[in-house]
Amino acid sequence: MVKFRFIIFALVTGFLSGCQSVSPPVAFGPTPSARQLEWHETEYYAFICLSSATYRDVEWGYGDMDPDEFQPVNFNPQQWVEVVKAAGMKGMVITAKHHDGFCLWPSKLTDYSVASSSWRNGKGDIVGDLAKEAKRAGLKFGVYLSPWDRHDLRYGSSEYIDYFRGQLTELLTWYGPIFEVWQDGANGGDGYYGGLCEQRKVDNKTYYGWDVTDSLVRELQPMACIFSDGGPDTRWCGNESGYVGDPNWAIMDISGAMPGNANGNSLQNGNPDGNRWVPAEVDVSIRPGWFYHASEDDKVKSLDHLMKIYYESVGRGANLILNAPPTKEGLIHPIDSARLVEFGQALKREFSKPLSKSGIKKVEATNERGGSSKFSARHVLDGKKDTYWATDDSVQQASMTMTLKKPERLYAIRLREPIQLGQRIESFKVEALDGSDEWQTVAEGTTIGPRRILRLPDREALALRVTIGSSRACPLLSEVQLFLPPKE
Ligand code: FUL
Repeated sequence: MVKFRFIIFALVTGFLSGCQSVSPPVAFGPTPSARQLEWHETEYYAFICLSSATYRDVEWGYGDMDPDEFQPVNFNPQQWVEVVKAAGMKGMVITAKHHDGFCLWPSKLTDYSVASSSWRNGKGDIVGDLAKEAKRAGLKFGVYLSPWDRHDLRYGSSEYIDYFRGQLTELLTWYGPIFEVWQDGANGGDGYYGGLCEQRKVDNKTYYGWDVTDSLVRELQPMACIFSDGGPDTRWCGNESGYVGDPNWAIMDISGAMPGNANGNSLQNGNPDGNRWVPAEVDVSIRPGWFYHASEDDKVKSLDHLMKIYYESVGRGANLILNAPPTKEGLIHPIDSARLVEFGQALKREFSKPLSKSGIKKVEATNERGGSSKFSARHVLDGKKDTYWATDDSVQQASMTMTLKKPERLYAIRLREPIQLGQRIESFKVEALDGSDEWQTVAEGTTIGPRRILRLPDREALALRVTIGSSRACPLLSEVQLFLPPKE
């Protein structure tokens, strides 16, 4: 009888403890907003730089081009969109107005725009046509509006700020959903300024009144991310060469930061002690310059260079905005478009052989939060961003091991943290086990964040171990995806 009672007791308590819910980890540090989470998904998109600089063969238009010089006679937004799609990109951002002040849309607030060109009898609208075509093709659409304006006489006065906000209002209300608003930090000085041709300096800390402008963006396009050196939604990566730092924290201290001024934060690395989620965007051109110059036709970046850029931007958890500047005629040059199509194919091929869940025999971890299956390491295989492996709060170093069904050749690995709960991991390593008993380190890194993609040395492995060396709070991983070598 005693034995029987004990069995009942054991069954009931065992059952109850199995049902006991283990509390999920609480969010750590700053976390992304809904608009930022959506932006992270956009991952890789095009920059389209077109302005008077294209027609004057310079990098910064002075602001004195006669609007009639603007003749993109073969402008075909469909061609741009097709190239962008074939490159595997998910969106595009156009220089609606660059530093030269010339507007690619028929702004009602200035005559310095496409409406004053004889191109299409003043009825042309690059921004509008592109927005429509992007929407049709399922691409996100964003706008770059240069705060610095080398054409306008009002630049430097408070009237100019009203003008700038008025232009932003047109762009954010005329052309449908906008996913990103690009605020450039450049404030060069000299310009045409209504014919005065002089130097103008503004104090960019006080002149633009960014708080008011940012509230306007929020009001008109609540899902648009604002990009600048100071966020508030996404930050410049600190260089125009195509990489973000390692570590790359999607966090910075935005107090006092603004376009042109990161206020002491490292743009390349972010700032883990910061107060806001502000992930990095890597902006780089497929050519040396941002605008089309025939002299650079033989300097279009190689496929290998673009792949390196991809691994050092997207692969380090940043977004990548890759510039493809149209020619004077309004087309993406055949050398650039061929390279972009090739790059799109190379990216598809690169990740064409993910090791499926069925190729994995077992997954074990040194610690699983509360011993609960809800936080077991198996969740790194389920392809979901809201399920994850978690450890107990007291554990900041841990390993998870995947044993494969048969030895597989390694190629690449992608890891993700569930960033809705903040960014935590500071260092990790990946080891592989082949026939022998010795684990070999095949990759190492610092931060992971929304994604970390690393190439692995070409060798066979029967098991793979991911060790979190240090983490600012209990580590969480929502994905460990292994890729096998693509077909030759
Ligand atoms: C820079 C600008 O000065 C370049 O002309 C270009 O627009 C690039 C994207 O940002 O700061």
